[in-house]
Amino acid sequence: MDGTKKTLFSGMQATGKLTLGNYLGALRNWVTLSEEYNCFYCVVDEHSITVRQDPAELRKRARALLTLYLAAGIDPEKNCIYYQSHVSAHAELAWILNCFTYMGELQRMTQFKDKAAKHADNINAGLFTYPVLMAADILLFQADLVPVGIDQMQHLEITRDIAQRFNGIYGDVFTIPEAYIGKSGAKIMSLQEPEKKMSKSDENPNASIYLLDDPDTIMRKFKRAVTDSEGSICYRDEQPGIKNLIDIYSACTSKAPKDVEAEFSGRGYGEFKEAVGETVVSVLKPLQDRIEELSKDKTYLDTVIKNGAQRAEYVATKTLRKVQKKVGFPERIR
Ligand code: ATP
Ligand code: LTN
Repeated sequence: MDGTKKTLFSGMQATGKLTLGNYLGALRNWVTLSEEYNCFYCVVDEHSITVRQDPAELRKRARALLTLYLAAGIDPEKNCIYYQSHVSAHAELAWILNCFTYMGELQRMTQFKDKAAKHADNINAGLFTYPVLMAADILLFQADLVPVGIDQMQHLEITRDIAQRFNGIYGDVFTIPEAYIGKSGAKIMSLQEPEKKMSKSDENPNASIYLLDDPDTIMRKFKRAVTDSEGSICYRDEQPGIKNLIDIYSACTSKAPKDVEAEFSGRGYGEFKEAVGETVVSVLKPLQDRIEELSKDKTYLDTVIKNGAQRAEYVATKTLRKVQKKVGFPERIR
């Protein structure tokens, strides 16, 4: 890795099928940023088990997610791609940071409140301390920048608070990270209820475009996308369905929403939906081809997994040892 570059950390959970929202709102930015920063892109499988998972399914999804990072264009030679569970320092630092985090702070987290309401039969302690593990992820790598969606801002703020609290007691141990929120594609909405964000945990499959959807499915979902009875292609809040389609088209073509309005002015919704569908197909096709190609190359994937774990472990352990010393754990005898 290049020593002159700043450090970036981010992660995604291996739960559910990834959507166009995850790609346009997160993964695509990761690829761009990977040219500029030393990046650690983690598959956060430890976070995934805060909600009950089928073991075989989780393993499969974790590998598919790691493959997707590569297929999207992140170079594993210049950056580090790995599984959280392969680096034990995550859980070890999380334990220590648990002792520097207040119950009251965690009780305020909206993601905890939402997930607790959704999984009322399994409100486990891991779900409650989820943000502390996330803080450990970021602080272990002394990350300067953390690209996340707006929904994760609260977790980033608690990470900064924990880091500042720790530094206040023990000196400058942790770098205080900044959030990075991408501009285009920041919030892709549901195709069926355009007031809600497109989400991989949505029960209606027509609401989301999945990254592995075939062209016919994509075209069909866009044809069925909920719009309005205005009949004009205008970028405004009063027409959330059309606004979302313009956002998607704009994120896929890098054209400004105003130019998209002009391009389709006077044309019908049917024609516009078809154009959006075709653009999305053309963006996803190369990604899908690359996923298929990579999935066949077990040896290559295994090498990336092994090297990624080693590299991440080296950097993470350095921070962990420093923290252990600061809090007063006895020195190791060699
Ligand atoms: P879930 O629906 O299960 O909560 P999710 O689809 O929101 O999951 P996450 O794993 O929480 O996905 O998020 C992965 C990344 O993708 C995050 O950085 C998040 O902000 C981003 N992201 C998720 N959904 C969208 C969306 N609809 N538009 C833009 N970015 C999104
Ligand atoms: N909570 C995040 C996933 C996540 C993460 C991280 C993101 C876990 N650890 C560290 C950035 C940095 C989510 O649900 N999107």
